[in-house]
Amino acid sequence: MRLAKLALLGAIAAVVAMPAAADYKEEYKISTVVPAPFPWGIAAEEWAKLVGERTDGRINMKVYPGAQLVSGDQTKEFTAMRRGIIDMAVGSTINWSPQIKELNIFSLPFLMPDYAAIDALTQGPVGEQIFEILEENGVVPLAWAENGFREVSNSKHPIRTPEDLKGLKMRVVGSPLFNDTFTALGANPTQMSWADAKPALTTGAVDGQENPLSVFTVAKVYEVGQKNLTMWHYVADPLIFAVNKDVWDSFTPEDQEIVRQAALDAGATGIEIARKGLTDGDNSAVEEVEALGVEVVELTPEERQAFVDATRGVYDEWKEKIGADLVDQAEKSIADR
Ligand code: X2X
Repeated sequence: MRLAKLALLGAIAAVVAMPAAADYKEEYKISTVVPAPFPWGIAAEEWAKLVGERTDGRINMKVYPGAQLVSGDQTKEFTAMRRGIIDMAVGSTINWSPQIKELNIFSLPFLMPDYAAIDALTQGPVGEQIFEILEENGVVPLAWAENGFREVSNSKHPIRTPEDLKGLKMRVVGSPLFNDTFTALGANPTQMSWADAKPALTTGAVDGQENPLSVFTVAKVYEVGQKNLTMWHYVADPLIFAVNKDVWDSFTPEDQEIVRQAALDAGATGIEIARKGLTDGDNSAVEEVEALGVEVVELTPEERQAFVDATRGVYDEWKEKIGADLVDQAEKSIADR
């Protein structure tokens, strides 16, 4: 009796000693657009796994892909996370750019010529400022990962010049910047979520799309008539790991550190996977696509320049909208990379 009472008191003391952990939710929902085995989905799964291991299961995170927590409407993900409808996200800068105009910087046509340029932004002063802006908007950003350089595909013919895009119906997503870019190139852009993209390509409601090679391959976009792919690297979308502010504040400082470090580690893994077969002289991701019967066009510097020239007006206009100072900083970071 006495012993049982002592044991009970001991148990109560143990619970009282970790009040914050006792407040934790049974599950924290992470939103993504695509699941594993896309690099994006793998990065989110890795984050959840590392946090589970490093907190001995105190923090249980689960990935909800397909933007299902916002009924597939990926451009509402940021708002839902800010409001606490979703706890966390690994989200594309494109999908959050309708709410956070500065995120359009990564969608400025032909700003970033290579991977070192992406890193110069995310790992430099531009990335820091963007994280501050996100924080002011009610979410806590923790780390970067990568969807990738977005290459353009279509079902009609190879694209080598801006003229080749004339009249093509193109699926795009994000802010109106994408409409402006494709309109400047003479194409016919239509905003559509990822959930609707493949059906639209299948029926021919649209002729083409733009996405990183990993998305093109894993989603088997080549199976729905997309036999022409141009490696123009016109924009790239990094991914951001972020947590709703109230959820973040509910974690103990120790657990916050674990969640942050796990995001950094998962982000590094995600970037490595996203760049596989596309960097360091390894062209295997492109060869893989060619082996699937896709005609891949690599642009010469002169051919690329024609696209740069055709979209320069859009760049200048959006530079002002995004904030000329931030874009100046981005241009400087890239020049110094
Ligand atoms: O919808 C897309 O194109 C995708 C999957 O790349 C994004 O979520 C930005």
